[in-house]
Amino acid sequence: MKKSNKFYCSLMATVITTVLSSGCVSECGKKLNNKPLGIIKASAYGEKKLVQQSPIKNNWQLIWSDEFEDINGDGSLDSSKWGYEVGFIRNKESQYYTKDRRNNVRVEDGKLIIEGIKEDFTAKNGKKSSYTSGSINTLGKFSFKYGRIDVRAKLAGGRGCWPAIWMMGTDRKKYGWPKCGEIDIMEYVVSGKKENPLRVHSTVHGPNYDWKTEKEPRTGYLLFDRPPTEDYHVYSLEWNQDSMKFYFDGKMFLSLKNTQNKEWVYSKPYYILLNLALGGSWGGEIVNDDLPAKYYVDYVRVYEKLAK
Ligand SMILES: [Ca+2]
Repeated sequence: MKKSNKFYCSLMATVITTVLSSGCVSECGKKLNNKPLGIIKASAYGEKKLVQQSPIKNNWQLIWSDEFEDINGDGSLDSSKWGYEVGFIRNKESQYYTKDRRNNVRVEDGKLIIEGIKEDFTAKNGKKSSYTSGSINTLGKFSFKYGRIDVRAKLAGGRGCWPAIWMMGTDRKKYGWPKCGEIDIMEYVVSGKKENPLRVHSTVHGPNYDWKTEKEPRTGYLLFDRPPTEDYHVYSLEWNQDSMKFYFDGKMFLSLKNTQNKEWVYSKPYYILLNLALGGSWGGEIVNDDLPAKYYVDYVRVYEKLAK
């Protein structure tokens, strides 16, 4: 969740371009003007792979999911699955993350909605903020090591918005960041420095792969022909002891191979986070006219691979 300009210069210097087909699996949802979102370019560090169809149909068993049905009848989250981050958390972001406040986090029409709002807010502890939003996670409720996670989401596209689907090692409190490890399945930044609203990113961070040392950056992005905010898309990670593979609508665009060294911190349980940040070190300048902004998630599904 942290980036630097140097990082992007380095990224662009080593860019590998792959032209992808613009086909769309059924999960894409409705197509605008009968034209699916087109992928102009896929760029990835690490091991380069051509896009291929997802093997989701075969040998995978669902072990955890939230379809965001309103099981409580009041728009609240399923508290057996999700908890909240509260307050100002990281990256000098502008939003105060509220807890169990429907304005910012609610379940509606089978979707999770995280809403970033410009407002004068005073928390119960007296802290004041000009912006509120939501960040939820499964820490202490669900984690997994290896498998596949699919998240179907429609991204918030306001300038300054920074929606994300990501995971951190459950030992974060013990070891801190980046030793705990971080897997960013999807990050989307509209107005950050050198950012492009036509890109989504996938990145891993760890002791050897963090944005500060950049010893071995591990990241990739997709460049689209229009912003990926108009419709739902499926962002996926397929993860085993050998590799992590990142997919967009069932098409792989980034594959990272286990380096087998002690800095590979992706062989332990991780928990899931969904949030909508506003501003901060990467989110960039917030344009108030673009708020409120809504980040929709249709489902989160986690699978484990069955033995053949
Ligand atoms: Ca749903």
